[in-house]
Amino acid sequence: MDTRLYVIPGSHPSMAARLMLEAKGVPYKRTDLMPVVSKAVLRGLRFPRNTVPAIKIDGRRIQGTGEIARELDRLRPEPALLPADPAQRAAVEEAERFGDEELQPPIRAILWWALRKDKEPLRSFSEGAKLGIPIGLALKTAAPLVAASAHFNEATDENTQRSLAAMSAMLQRIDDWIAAGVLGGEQPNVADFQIAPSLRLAMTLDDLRPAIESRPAGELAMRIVPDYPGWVPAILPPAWLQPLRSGCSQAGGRIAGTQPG
Ligand SMILES: N[C@@H](CCC(=O)N[C@@H](CS)C(=O)NCC(=O)O)C(=O)O
Repeated sequence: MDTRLYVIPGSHPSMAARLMLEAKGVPYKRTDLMPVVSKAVLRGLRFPRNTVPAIKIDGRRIQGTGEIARELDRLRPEPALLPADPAQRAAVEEAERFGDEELQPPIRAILWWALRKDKEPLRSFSEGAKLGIPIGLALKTAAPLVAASAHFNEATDENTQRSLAAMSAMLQRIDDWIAAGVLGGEQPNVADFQIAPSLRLAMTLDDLRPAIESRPAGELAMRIVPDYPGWVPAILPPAWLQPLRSGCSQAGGRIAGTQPG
């Protein structure tokens, strides 16, 4: 299989695709792209959409973590990313959908809000990446890319605050799935690979890590993704972190032990 994976350094779904390829034992080459520039590159390569992860396998173009997972299961059935049992599969696919649609975006918003305030941590996310230009130069010219990424990812004050307020309920939902055996099995499934990189990306922020690392969700993230490049020193306004630290939901009520809708 001639396989090339296109990623953005630090991107959580890109990490999910890397982990799934590795779990399947599929050798691949990786191309690291700069955010925003990636959109034009992917279009130039005739991918149907403009986001990473994107993969070329034997000349075919597949994009998005969900499609990549299903293509890998088709090409190499073992170890299976999706359970064969219909009820188990439905539960895993619901957790996968949550990871893809509900968990990924707020973590992006929080990260880009922080990077817009201070671009220096970008250096740490590029560890091990080959961007085609020296990282020092990339950082010097990063301001427009960071501004555009903050814009695309709705990293406004309001949305970032809303994202932080939603985190506690999302972490509880993940803990509940672990307790129910949907996540965290001996052999990681597609939802483990979808959710753990988002948690690990969140844990690169000193502001968020303490609220995640000691709970089952944090332990799962560390097991599935022991190494994740990037480090963002504390930068978020403490008042915005209050709901996360006290375990309160968006509306401000206690959510511990409840299943959010
Ligand atoms: N939900 C999609 C997310 C794809 C996505 O939005 N990827 C981001 C990176 S995390 C991207 O390519 N953004 C374009 C950019 O940053 O310029 C998936 O899981 O594949």
